[in-house]
Amino acid sequence: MQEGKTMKTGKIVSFSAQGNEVQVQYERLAVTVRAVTPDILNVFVPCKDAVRNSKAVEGDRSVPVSVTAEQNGEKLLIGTKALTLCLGTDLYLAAKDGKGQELFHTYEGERTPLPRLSERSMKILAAEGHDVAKFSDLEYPVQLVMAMDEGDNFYGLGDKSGFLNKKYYEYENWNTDNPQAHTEDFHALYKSVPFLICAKRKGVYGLFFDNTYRSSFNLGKESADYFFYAAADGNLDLYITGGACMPDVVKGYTYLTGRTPLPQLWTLGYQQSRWGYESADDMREIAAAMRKNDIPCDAIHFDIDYMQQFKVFTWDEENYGKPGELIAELARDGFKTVTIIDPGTKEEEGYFMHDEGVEKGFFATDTDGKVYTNVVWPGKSNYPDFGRSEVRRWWGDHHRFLTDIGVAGVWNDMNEPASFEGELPADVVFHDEERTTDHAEMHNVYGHCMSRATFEGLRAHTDERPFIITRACYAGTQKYATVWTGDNQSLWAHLQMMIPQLCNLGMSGFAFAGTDIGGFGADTTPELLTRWIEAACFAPLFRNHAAKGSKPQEPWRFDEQTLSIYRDYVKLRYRFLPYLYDLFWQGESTGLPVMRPLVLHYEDDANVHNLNDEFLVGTSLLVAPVVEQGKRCRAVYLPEGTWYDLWTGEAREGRQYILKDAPLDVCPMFVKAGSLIPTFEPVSYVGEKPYRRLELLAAPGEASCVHFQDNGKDYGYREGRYNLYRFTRTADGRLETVMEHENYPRYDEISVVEIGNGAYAEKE
Ligand code: MIG
Repeated sequence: MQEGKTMKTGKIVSFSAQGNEVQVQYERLAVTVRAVTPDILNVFVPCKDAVRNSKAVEGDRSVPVSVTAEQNGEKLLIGTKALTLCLGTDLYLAAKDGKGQELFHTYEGERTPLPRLSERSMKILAAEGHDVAKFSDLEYPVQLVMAMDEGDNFYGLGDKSGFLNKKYYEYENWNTDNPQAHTEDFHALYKSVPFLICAKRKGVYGLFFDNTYRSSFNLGKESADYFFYAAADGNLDLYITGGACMPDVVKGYTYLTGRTPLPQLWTLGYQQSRWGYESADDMREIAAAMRKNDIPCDAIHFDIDYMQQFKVFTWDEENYGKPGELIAELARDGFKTVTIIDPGTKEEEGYFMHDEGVEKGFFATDTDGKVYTNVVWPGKSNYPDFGRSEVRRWWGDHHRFLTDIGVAGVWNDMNEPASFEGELPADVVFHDEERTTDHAEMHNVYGHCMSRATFEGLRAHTDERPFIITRACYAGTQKYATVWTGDNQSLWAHLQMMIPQLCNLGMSGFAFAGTDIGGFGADTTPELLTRWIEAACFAPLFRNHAAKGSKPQEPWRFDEQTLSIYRDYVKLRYRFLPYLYDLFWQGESTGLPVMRPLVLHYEDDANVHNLNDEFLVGTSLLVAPVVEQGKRCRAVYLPEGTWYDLWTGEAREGRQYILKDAPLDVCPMFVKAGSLIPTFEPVSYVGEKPYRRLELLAAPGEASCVHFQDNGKDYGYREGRYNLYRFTRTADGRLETVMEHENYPRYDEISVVEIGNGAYAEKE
């Protein structure tokens, strides 16, 4: 197919409709348009072959939909009641929503590529050490170029660096472990989620390009007239998700690719980590200091040093004692243990993982069939072929070693996959189940398949809901794992970036995500750590982690003030645990994230389209952290409605900027009028004592909320073992409680506390 604009498919020759599907015969190929739901249309163009092997969409998600198809000259109109697609020559595509508003149409001009470097300039630049190997999408055979309107804004894309609104930037989908400081000109990070939300002046839609090969989004960087998607290989397998508002688009996308399941309650607690705890004594010291300093904490993470020579599913007894003993000791103090597992398996004869993997043919090979070798932490290592279910089962089964010794969660790292001796060649042989394929196709789903193996292993060996954190992933991995954003640094720019990064991950299905609090690389300062714990107080994954060689950043490594503010915010987090847990529970059926950009709920308000330093937690709480060094006051934009200052109880009218004093111990937070937020008394760790009292934080106005209560651990709730309370607060301040479902011991006491009564008073 040709370079330049959208693919040259020729004219439409004929079409036939059956059920949800319309087959459209073009001169050069056949295109299938299928309604998954009335709000989701799939356009499948078999550029490579007719095989559809989605990793993101499992099973057939379609429901019966009445689809109409009607020819109009050279065009074909295919529609449901909510979305109409118009197809024309050379894959002209246009869509309208249920109100008849145009959502998009393909760009009909030629692309106007930016000037490219001459050979001579490249040499000069390379000589000075510049990276001139810029990826080139011009030759990418799979392309879709859309006309761009001035009013278009872009969100989603999973985990990219930079700002909330992706307009005018370009990105690449190729899972990448780059140790440099992630800045807004980075094209790729560890995750590939080719899902774009386009918010128009009127209307909003999502485009999900389900293709695992290297691909790119150019969102108006090349030209303000158009934006485009291009893939190096594979098919154009495009899902258009429509709806009346942005939450509908997120709901549709997560309906398709799956939703973040309800996690165990303790996983929402505080977690402490460092690549640099090198012995059982280090672990004990951390655990003891947590309790001594009265910092609530639920988990300690074991980085690669706990293994013998970085060999997965082994334990270094010399430095960490008998496997199980230390874990049990920590557990007696209320700490869960989370261990890291990397995919790279040490190439060493006599090591069971190596011998089994080789014997069963479970490692990726080069094209001659020889096991492929690269280098990661254990030295020479091999890569399990996770695209095959037997390999995933084998890997998952080995997790029994971890669950038997009491490990409560698994942290998957280096699964881009990372390699120290250059990237794996494109032709390294991998499988997609029985089908033989290559690294080029499986690279972006390597972390996805590994997370799935881990999930299924833990699911088989334990009764609890699996807790897995992964660095690399693809669209849909949210069904299996939590994510963190990899190696950030102790930089103010990275604290700032945390907000848009987690918000866009949330809008891309990843409700459970976090950054390394305090920053992984580089050295944190007391002020940076303080502002980070404040800003991350409601980040879904709440973990402080740092790199070997960096300044220790547990909260007690600094002064009294840092420790005390840190403690206050960790305790605030523990207070709000039931609110967060409710949001996760709701998210299981809506796909909506916990941490949300304001644009998700106020898309018509232009003031929030580029708002990078505020976010919502659910719909009731607005957080506007200070993310600049030295700042003690900040402008806060409040959207429509009345908002109550969490600390002072003062009412502020929305649709305006206000100034809020923010001394070092204050993270500005506002509660929307007519909110009821469930809270608990803080504890040292989840499970320290049963939660018998629920306190509802109320902001004036009639309010109602639904609150979910279960054992916080297993799948009993899916069999009905839970309570669902509907709380309503009447205009005269009475609380009415209706049990919408009751099959779990109720709280002993439920009370209401009015905002501004001093419960959350400022310290100073
Ligand atoms: O770069 O296992 O992102 O969290 O501590 C070294 C050691 C490999 C990268 C992870 C980081 C982890 C570290 N790993």
